[in-house]
Amino acid sequence: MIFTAGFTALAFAFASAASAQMTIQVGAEASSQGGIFQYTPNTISAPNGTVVTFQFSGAPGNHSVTQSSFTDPCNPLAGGFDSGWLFLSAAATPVPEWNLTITDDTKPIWFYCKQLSPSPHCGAGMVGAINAPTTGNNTFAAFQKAAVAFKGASGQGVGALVGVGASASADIGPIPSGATLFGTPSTANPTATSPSTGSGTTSHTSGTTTSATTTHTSSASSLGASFLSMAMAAILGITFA
Ligand SMILES: [Cu+2]
Repeated sequence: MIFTAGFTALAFAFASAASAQMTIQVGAEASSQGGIFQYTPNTISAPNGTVVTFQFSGAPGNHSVTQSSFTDPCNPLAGGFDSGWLFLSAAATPVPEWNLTITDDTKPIWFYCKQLSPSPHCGAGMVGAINAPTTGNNTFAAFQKAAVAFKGASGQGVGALVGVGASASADIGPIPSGATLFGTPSTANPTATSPSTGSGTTSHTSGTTTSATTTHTSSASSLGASFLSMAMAAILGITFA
């Protein structure tokens, strides 16, 4: 927690010193233009040192930010970065964030969402790019077109915090009530941070003023159990966007 706060302060310092901070929203609402399965914006230009803050605000949702390549948009890049999955049962505050610092702006950085449920998000066009060429063959538009054309399940491999051309120094955080983080690089195990042991369940009953908590604490045990099964189902890829 102290580390997360420190990192946030560091990101803030960067933002104050120069315009070296950019924000990308991960996922959206069903009613949003473009639907649930998108990063907003989905392509940015970011010089070295820029902290790209991915805000997991799309709710309900279950998304990742996973590095891939232009030629294989829906599979993890060897040595690539990965945020792990962040599951949101409903809109929650504070919004979970993942800070990625650009370390090599000479090459494009491509990424996708590896969630498969209810259908592969990558194939729905949930991909993004940093420093993609704006002309020629390897544009973001061409990358997204290739993702939509991708057949089969997108790659589920867990990457690392440090990727190719960009790196993070911490997992997604904070994890508010109603949210569950799992399959992170630090756990390297898609089920290591399950709701039964993870912060999702702990903060779930901690009693803040978010709407998600209000709903769930009204009948703690039964709703808690249903949340648990929903979250577990999400982990198994059975349900949820
Ligand atoms: Cu997604």
